[in-house]
Amino acid sequence: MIHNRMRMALGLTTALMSVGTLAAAEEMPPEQSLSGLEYELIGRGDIYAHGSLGSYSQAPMLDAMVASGALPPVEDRLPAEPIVFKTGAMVDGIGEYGGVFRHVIGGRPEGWNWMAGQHQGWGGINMAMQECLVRQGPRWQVKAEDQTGPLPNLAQSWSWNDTNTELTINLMQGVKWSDGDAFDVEDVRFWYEDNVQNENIASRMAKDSFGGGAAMEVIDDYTFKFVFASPQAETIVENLAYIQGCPGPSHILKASHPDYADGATYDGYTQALPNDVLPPVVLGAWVPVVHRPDELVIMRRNPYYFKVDESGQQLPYFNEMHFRLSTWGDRTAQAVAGTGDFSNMEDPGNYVEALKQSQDDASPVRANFGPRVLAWRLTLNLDAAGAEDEGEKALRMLFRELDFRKALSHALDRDAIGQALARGPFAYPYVGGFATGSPYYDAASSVFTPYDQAGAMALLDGLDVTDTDGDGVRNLPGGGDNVVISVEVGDNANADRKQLEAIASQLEEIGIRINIRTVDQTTADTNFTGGAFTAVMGRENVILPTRESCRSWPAGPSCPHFNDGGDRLPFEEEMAAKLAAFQSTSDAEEQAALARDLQRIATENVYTIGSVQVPAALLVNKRIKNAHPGTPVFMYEWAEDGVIRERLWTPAAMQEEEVLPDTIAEY
Ligand code: BQZ
Ligand code: CA
Repeated sequence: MIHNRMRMALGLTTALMSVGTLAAAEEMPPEQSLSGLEYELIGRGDIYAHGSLGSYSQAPMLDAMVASGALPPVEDRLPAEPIVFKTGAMVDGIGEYGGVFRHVIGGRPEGWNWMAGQHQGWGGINMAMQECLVRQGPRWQVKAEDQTGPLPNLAQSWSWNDTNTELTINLMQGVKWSDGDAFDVEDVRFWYEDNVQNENIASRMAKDSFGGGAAMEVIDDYTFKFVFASPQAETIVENLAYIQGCPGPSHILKASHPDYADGATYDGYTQALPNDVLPPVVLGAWVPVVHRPDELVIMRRNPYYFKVDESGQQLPYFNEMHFRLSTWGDRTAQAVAGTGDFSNMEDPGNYVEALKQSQDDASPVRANFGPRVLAWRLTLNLDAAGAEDEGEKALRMLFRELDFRKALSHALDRDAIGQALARGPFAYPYVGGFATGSPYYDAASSVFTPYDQAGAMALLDGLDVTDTDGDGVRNLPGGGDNVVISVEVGDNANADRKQLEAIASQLEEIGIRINIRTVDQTTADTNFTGGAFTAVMGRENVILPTRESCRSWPAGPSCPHFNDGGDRLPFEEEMAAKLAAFQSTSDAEEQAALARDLQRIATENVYTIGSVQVPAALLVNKRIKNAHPGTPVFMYEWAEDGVIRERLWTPAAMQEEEVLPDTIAEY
């Protein structure tokens, strides 16, 4: 039972939400929002802007290194026009240097070569190291009339030709890598031409997915342009934000890249920066200097970081950042206990307890729920032609039948799944497409497949998927093998597994068997993005059609990952056209209409089998200054980007002891 005090905290005013299990045929049930986030919206230039200030200063710990000549003076380490963070958008104002920011994460650094698709453990460590051409996270606070596109970052400005077929981008001038090497257009060219457009490299932006495969032309050291075959719009620039548009150090990576190093292999390239060789060269605010496997990553400030506050102090304020290598559930537990500084609450199983504790005045954190942005789905591989054997091919041929996907969706009792996840008002049905927290979500365009076992079984009978050998499991048409679907699920998130267990028992009731295959999360991610799976159960953030598009949409020839052979179903062609149209318009009304079409096509075709979706709450330790209380766990990007960690700080008296004081990465 939710205590009254908690009820207020959740913004609950009516009885717990109950979803009619026999809701009207295809309409979504009423949704109860738990979002209590309050925040004023500001202009896009009010958060930060590029510009040069009269003078600059640095963290005192660097003074001795400059005095000894080990480091150039701060003026020589900053670009001509650094990014200047505006004091007006800092809820606690200009910060003080020093101390440690303590993250806890459930992932593990796979390797430092993010250009080849390696991650560094998620949970904010990727974003602490990587800087991207443009930035999306802070847009949560930008007022609607200023939502004209992504915020600038390494790309300082950009412009279109009059037919919108050429996008000219001006890079920041004078940014340096953490080893002092110049960041310039060659890093961007190497990223786009030798990684994204090289189909042998699993970069985070899929080949030919950027505007249908734009060509890149270098103009000078800091200027280049993309040339498109058809007119585009500002929206497409969003693809150049994290995780897709983040250049790597070409001066380091070329030595391992097959196009530049004799005898180099693609596998060797992917493994070129192993997680036990430190420090990697980065553009981010902090540099990994220690990695104790399964225990801890320690990062130290990057003395070349290209951002300052309005008093000219080079950012970040924190000298050190920790990533304790634990579990996602422990991240919330440690935030609530005060031993960790940050958590996205995302396992509804611990929501009530965490909320109860965080309501206490003495609690080290406060919790504010946002909209429902965490959605789980069962994704079936529709690439039958790509199946490695006849059995798998027969299964995927069945997955390509709409009635089969509809049968699975009608077999799900999403109320029961939601309650199995967490008692209380958190869960709401998810039928694929955009989560309800997306600005592009439209309930009326979402075709609901309500719980209906009889209907599910009738659909299977209609497909001649019946139990021909009487062992309780339906067989493939024509008396084929039993329908046994092996579903991969990552091992580090309770919510994924709990739902799959509930789904497996519900599908068993209509005669479809699920074989749960638990794999480590990195393997699950790699198999998914490589299209190497039969079915996957996992969480997806389908909020913007321009973010990690290949995970959910036919955004390019080898997209989506769950139909990457290009053998598209008719509705997918229609979806691809809508998606291209969405990216090539800046007209908000037109975009909303296209998003509604995408939502209708995705849900009426049961593109993926949605399970449930829940809101999330951001927990930040109260000692951390400048963490805006309205920051959502996810909107344009995860909170690790949206909370803008480079401007967070802690007063000297409350700073945690640095483990490696007065040090920086040494190359
Ligand atoms: C947030 C996020 C920051 C990836 C990851 C992880 C990977 C997926 C997803 C989330 C983690 C946290 O999510 O769960 O709260 O901190 O890192 O990157 O689930 O396995 O592949 O898409 O973002
Ligand atoms: Ca059978």
